[in-house]
Amino acid sequence: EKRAAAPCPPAHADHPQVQVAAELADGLCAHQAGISPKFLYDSLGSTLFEAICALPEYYPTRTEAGLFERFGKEIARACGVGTTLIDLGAGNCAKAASLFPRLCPARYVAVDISADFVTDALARLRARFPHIAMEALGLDFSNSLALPDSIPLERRLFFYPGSSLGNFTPPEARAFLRRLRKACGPDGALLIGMDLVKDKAVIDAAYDDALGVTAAFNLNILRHVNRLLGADFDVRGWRHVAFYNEALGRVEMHLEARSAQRVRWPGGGRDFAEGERIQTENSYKYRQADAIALLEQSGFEATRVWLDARCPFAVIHAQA
Ligand code: AVI
Repeated sequence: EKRAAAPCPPAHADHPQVQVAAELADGLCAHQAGISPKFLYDSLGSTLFEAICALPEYYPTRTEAGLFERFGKEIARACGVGTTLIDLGAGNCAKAASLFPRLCPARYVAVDISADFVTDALARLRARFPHIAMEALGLDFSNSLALPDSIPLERRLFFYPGSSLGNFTPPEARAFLRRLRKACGPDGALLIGMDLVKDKAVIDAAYDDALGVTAAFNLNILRHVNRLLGADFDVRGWRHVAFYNEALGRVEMHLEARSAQRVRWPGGGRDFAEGERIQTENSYKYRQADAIALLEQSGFEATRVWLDARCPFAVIHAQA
């Protein structure tokens, strides 16, 4: 059942902006309305995510950083020095930069959908590590991993920290990992951070923090959609809802209409009833064995696992 007030525009043109608009309109018109989490990351969204990572409730960044710190030497031994480090969803590049002193990559490629944000971050990083060749790449890597020919195929180390894989459903994650394995080339590898199942109260607080930073991050997607689609979402008409769905093993993030909302965009629109939700993100939490199985079903061989047992989180090195 669709609830669009007018028909959705057909995806007729292959221009990227038209494709983005069609993808957004399709999601908004679906029976269970949704917006892909990749649209959380305009420049302001990336800044808000940076703030989330500094929150006391948001344990993944802190826990993963602790593992990098504690096991940095072993991680560097497993990965080898002098690699081409390709950072997927690099954001402010802080996670990769924390590994530079031990990992000593020959080259660093920072990939992010938010091109301006990552370009600025890289400019600051160049000054700190002038001996590492660096480039920023504005790319929606969830769609395509086609990297420019200038990036050598040999000794690629893909870096996918922060449990970002959890923002894909398991079938999407497998498909993405398979593409990633192909992009690894003949001797490539993956260094990945994956969040593990833990107490529901801890997870709930991480995605609904006391300061409301995650709420702002979630609501900001509507401003981004207004710009991309020419829509007229009233941000004040929506509230942030996030909870750990234990049965499905994932955090769900939604925006819930505070009252009836009418939303219009060129060629379409939809009326939302009070309490109706738009899903904006899933964040899967894995059992350790399932995390490894996901990698192996996608053709990777998990060679090392570093674990935080107190706040369960895994950093895994996997050979392509
Ligand atoms: C980027 N990603 C791994 C974050 C997560 O935890 O799923 C995004 C996020 N959403 C809400 N808070 C943080």
